[in-house]
Amino acid sequence: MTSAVEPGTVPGGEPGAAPAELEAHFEATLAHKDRVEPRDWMPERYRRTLVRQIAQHAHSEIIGMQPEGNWISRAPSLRRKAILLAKVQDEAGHGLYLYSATETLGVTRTELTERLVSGAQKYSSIFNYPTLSYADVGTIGWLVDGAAICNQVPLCRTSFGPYGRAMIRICKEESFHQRQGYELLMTMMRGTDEQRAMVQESVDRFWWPSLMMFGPPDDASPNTAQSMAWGIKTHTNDELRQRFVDMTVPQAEALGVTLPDPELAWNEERAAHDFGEIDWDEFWRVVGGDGPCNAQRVAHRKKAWDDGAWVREAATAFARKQEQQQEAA
Ligand code: BYC
Repeated sequence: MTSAVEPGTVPGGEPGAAPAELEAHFEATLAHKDRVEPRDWMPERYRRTLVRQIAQHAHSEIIGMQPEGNWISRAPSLRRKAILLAKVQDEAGHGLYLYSATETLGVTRTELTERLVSGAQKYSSIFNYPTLSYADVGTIGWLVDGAAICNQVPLCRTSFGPYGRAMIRICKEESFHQRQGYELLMTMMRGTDEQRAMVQESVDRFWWPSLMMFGPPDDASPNTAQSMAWGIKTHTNDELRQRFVDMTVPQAEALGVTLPDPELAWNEERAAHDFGEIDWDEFWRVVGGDGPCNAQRVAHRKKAWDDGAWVREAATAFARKQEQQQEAA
């Protein structure tokens, strides 16, 4: 990467700046680990990669409200209901910060939602699994939010400014979510044999799909190399998956649950845990739309989007009317 031009010396959008100069400025920004901002010139492929990743991330937050939302009306106490409501509401907020970040790249939330409901854009594979018991609320907090934190903390230093800044707030809230999940499971583990069995059964179902959240193995990941060169990703999928396994094993021991992998063992030489082979056929099937809940998740989102059309129309008409009134005054 060239660093011939100091960051800031060629303002990105400066009219008349030569393409080579703009590109050099972009490369220098990355080399100095400075942020690329929406006003800056950026290669079209960089912009498109960001739109793809941030939109998928936003969709995951919004679709991710469904599996947990399923338990709001059946939470076992008022306290648990209030916690779950607040958590699901946080996910909506995360989706909105992320859609706002993509808007700075010239794509509207409407366009992105239409791409989601038409199946043209993805969301995280994890949300295509059902939540069959109340223990799943705890397991999602512990494992799914735990995996999300491993993946997202490095994204706070991603090269695109609005994405990195959104991630800082999201990560703070995700750590809180992870703790509430762990606390819920800890409470159940201190309960009856039936409750302990419920937690174990839930962990058995969510362990492998949680490992899949980090994406395909590095040698089958078409985007990692370029995204790392651009500073969008700062770690590979396998590095982050390993970090998650190493972080989670002692937590499982403290909780008193078994992780469903007979090959899971500490490797002294690598100073890391070895673990069994992930079922990549299942991963690609789920990513390709054929998971247990894909059709249900997208249909539900589409219905909410269609049902909300009148609200969007009313809000737009109201904003237009206010503008006209201001102009007239
Ligand atoms: N699920 O080249 P790769 C949350 C796709 S929300 C589905 O490695 P990349 C939470 C990938 O998109 C969690 N698809 O891709 C919310 C690509 O397909 P396209 C969401 C996946 O982008 C509510 C293809 O496979 N977090 O935490 O370099 C409640 C090849 O992959 C998945 C984020 O989105 C998957 N698991 O790396 C609780 C984090 N994995 O687009 C919790 C931000 C891969 O070429 N995203 N694919 O057609 C990232 O960090 C990266 O996009 C990924 C994938 C690591 C996920």
